[in-house]
Amino acid sequence: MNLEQIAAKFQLEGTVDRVEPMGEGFINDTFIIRTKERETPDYLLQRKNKRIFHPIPAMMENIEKVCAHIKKKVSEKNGDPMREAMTVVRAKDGKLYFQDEDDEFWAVCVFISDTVAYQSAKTPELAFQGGKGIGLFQSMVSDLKEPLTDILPGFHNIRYRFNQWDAVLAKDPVDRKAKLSSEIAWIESRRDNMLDFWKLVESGEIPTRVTHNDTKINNILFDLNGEVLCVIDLDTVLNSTCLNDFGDAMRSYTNTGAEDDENLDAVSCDISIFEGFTKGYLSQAKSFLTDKELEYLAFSAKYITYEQVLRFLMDYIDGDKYYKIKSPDHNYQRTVAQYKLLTSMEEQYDEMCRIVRTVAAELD
Ligand code: GN1
Ligand code: MG
Repeated sequence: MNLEQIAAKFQLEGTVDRVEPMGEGFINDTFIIRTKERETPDYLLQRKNKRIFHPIPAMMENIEKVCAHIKKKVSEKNGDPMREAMTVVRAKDGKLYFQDEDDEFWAVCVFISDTVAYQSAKTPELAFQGGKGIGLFQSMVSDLKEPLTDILPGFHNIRYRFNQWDAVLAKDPVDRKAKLSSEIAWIESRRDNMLDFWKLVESGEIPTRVTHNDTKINNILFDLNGEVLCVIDLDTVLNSTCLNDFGDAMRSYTNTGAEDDENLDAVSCDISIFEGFTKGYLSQAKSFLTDKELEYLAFSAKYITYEQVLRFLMDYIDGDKYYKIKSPDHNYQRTVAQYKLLTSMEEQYDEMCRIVRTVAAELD
């Protein structure tokens, strides 16, 4: 079945002109469906990665619940629910996905035009907007009553990641472990510190809420005036600590280099971006965060960056099974670049904590 035939399985308005590859996701394959008529929208078509998300039908139910809930909130505030929320387009049989003859799962949503997605935050103002967007997203879904299915058990749970890590290291399937003793020590030397944080989540001292869990800057659409419009890529919505959203955003926003930068001198944590994002985020989230969550906000940046170092290195040792790679050592390159970012965060950690305290106090 070709892409045009797959697109034709969905309830699209207008006539399909062409279907083209789009985006840089590491997990799903994404295409844009261009329609011929000016008045009909274009659409995003995705082949969802069933190795990672399962079951996909439950994931699509999660996404639909969150989208419907956000649309309601946007409408109540007289916003535009077609632009400020994602719209899932059903297949012609009414399902939220189409399953092809190879058992691949496809899903479609409306493409929101006249928007910008950034790969990095160059200014504190843009970071402020991003922070506001994530804070607003969390506050809008905070009263979602319908349960979400956990289609990614243990996603940002470091105890679960250590179990995977220990198993992969024990197996060492492509004999890479021997050459990686210093990199493995990066992980091991911080294991207890990270587990101590996670214990607070396990005990409920840090609560879990509906969260996004993949808050990279390119998962937010900005309008042409630089204001946040819509949070996208909802595959990972689940119940987790909202610190994970803050931390994952900081991992991408503050990085002065690329996630996989070959030039390590280019990689560092820009504290002014951290401050901008924190101000935007707390302008929305301060009212619902507990003192414990505030206390660990800065730590979450280190936590998620550490987790990402672990996940990239683990995938490298495992023979590159999870992330799409562009070169044989791509996961290694990602590991080293993210580790550089982690150490930069560690050097500036006291300042990060001070910023959180100051910004929170100003909002009291
Ligand atoms: C993946 O799908 P994408 O590229 O937005 C990954 C994130 C990682 C990220 C690394 C489901 O996100 O957790 O942080 O790559 N998503 C999943 O850039 O594993
Ligand atoms: Mg994405």
